Amino acid sequence: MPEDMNINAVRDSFTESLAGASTLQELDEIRVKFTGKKGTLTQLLRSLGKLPPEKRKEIGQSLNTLRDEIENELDLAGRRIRDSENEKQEISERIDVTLPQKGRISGAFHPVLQTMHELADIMQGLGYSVASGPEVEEDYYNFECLNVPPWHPARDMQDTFYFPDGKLLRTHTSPVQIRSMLQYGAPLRIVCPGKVYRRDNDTTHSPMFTQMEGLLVDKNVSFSMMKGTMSEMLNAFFGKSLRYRFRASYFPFTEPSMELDMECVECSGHDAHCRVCHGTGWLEVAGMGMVHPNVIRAGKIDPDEYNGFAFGIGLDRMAMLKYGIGDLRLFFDGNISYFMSGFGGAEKC
Ligand code: 2U9
Repeated sequence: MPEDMNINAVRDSFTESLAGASTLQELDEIRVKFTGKKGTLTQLLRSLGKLPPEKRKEIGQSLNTLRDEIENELDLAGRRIRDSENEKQEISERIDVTLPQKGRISGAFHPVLQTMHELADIMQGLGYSVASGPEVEEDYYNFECLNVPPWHPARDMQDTFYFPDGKLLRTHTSPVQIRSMLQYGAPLRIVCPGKVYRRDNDTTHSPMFTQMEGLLVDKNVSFSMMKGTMSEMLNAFFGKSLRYRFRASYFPFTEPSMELDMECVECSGHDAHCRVCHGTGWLEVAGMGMVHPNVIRAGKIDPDEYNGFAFGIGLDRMAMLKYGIGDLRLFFDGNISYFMSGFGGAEKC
């Protein structure tokens, strides 16, 4: 039957065209060619009227079936092409969020914070943990537990910032050590870096400054352990072996107490006009001592069984010495150009 042959030829031609199509535009062209107004299939449907009535129904049904098939196949092929195009686009636009950023990295740690991290890292290497606590403290933890007598000038309104409710801004990080003794007991090895506040404001003092205190409590702790720990910490921080001297001093919370002088990192004592040590060859860097039994007791640890040493070190001063910064005020004002151009000596300030 010629009509049947025609239908089969149209189907074969459609299948062949579809196999060669890879874009939505090509699919559209195929749609026009077969089912468009002047399409092959449309023409065949139009010519149905010329067929003898007994053939019209059968051929008509075959043509309709073929049209449904063609539309179906075109839809499926369209969906396949769209899916693969979407996938290609997705792959080409995919962002790898793990790639390092392009361009210049801006921002840096403040030199004092850098100093804090370095010293805390060194002490962690010696087995110490880092502890922190509130900056708004109670008189009890800031003074009373630390054996600071009621008449001590530090307790004066002239020296400490008090709140109307009797609380205060901590004047040292020592209350963190008291709280840690109460929380963890003995043995204990901690460093407590943080901001502290005193009523001081001149060229070499700021009302807010940063310090790191350390506390070791154990059995049979000796004075030489403390001296060794301090020199290890400072040698590691300055990256060289320095000379130290210990001078007798007084703090209410330690007995005996010492102050630590370190060989001048700028001139090693060889420059009579050194801008850092002023020709003395020595720099005062820390205070320390064996923890007073009253303070051990305030931490609910038995001073007959345990003893310990503690130290305090000013981090602003450490940062100035390590990075050659000559003016404390540069740490707090907004001029960052000095730091961005590389730290310099006092003459640059
Ligand atoms: C507890 C017991 C003892 C901490 C200590 C110092 C000596 C000291 C200053 C150094 C420079 C403060 O930042 S600075 O001005 N600190 O001289 N600090 S002993 O003694 C403690 C602390 C806590 C429970």
